Amino acid sequence: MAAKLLLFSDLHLDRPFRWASAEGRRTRRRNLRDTLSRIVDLAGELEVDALCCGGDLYEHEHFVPDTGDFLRGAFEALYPIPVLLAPGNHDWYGPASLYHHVEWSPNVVVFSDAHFSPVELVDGLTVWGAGHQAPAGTRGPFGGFHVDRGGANLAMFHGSEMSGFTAAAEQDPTKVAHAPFRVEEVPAAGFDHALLGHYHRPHAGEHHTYPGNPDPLEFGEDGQRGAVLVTVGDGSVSREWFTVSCSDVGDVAVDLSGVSYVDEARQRVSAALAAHRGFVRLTLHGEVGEHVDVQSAELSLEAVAPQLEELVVRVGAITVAYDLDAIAAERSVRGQFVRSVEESADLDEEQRRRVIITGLRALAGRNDLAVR
Ligand SMILES: [Mn+2]
Repeated sequence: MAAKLLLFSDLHLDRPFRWASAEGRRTRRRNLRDTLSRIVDLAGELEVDALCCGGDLYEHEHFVPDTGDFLRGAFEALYPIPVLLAPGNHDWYGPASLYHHVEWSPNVVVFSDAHFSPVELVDGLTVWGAGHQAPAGTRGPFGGFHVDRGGANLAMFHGSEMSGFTAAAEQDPTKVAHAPFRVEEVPAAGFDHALLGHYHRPHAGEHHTYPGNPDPLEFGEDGQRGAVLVTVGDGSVSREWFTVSCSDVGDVAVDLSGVSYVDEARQRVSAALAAHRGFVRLTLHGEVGEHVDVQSAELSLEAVAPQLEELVVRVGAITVAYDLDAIAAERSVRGQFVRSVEESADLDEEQRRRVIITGLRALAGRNDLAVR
């Protein structure tokens, strides 16, 4: 027996992308739909035995009815290839859910029950799926369960593998444990493997697979993620990741050290962004000249990268190259300020430096610089 499944999860159709402009939001949501179309096309090209979604296919709080029609059409196009859907915490199953209302084509199976339900895909391969029925508080699906048949048995659900939870929680502290379980529970219940969703970072464990979100949802995502071709043989499971992303999302850091006026900063940023398209988060750091304003309109999208769709500027560890000896010699308010702080016996050297820089910024009416 050899069977092929294409697994994806955490597409998050209809995510609001509130940080973006109205046009940017539309683009990003369209990209998510285009990514699903790529996944469906890939399933057809690979001639898989089933397309599987491990949850968070869409966001219950934000979906529009058109998304239901889109999904119905996309999955119907795969007929007769089965499409197995396990609702997660964002697309939990309930009377108001899109899963409940759409008139799916007969190849679509929604695992609406909280307990494992079997679907025999091919002779000797059963996929057992379970779904979330609420946005929070879902328990792990194992609870003493054991498969009741031979052949290969796969679990499929949206859940938090707890030995990996610490690392994932550091990555995103809002990821509280939905449907928590331990990886040992997978073989203990008689499963060969678990096909999962929830953690957005891809992971290939011995007994479980997280495919990772297939199209970017946040800036700074790394690692190869996408749709996973899971090949199940006699006693073996192998995986191959396919990139299906449609979005250009970049994360760029620019060191502005040595820049003494804003045009220099603009040119440095513009060069760093020249090869980028789509959506970019720009993080600025380094020691800049006293008058360089890193929140200047000279560093806006129009000025530095008009080819981009969206530029999010983040002020990182920016410091200012003050000539403190020269300022202390000034017959001015700030000269007196620097002299007073330097003479203060109550502060150590590092505290004096921070007080001086903070004070000079305030005296200059600046609020754009982090004092490190
Ligand atoms: Mn998710």
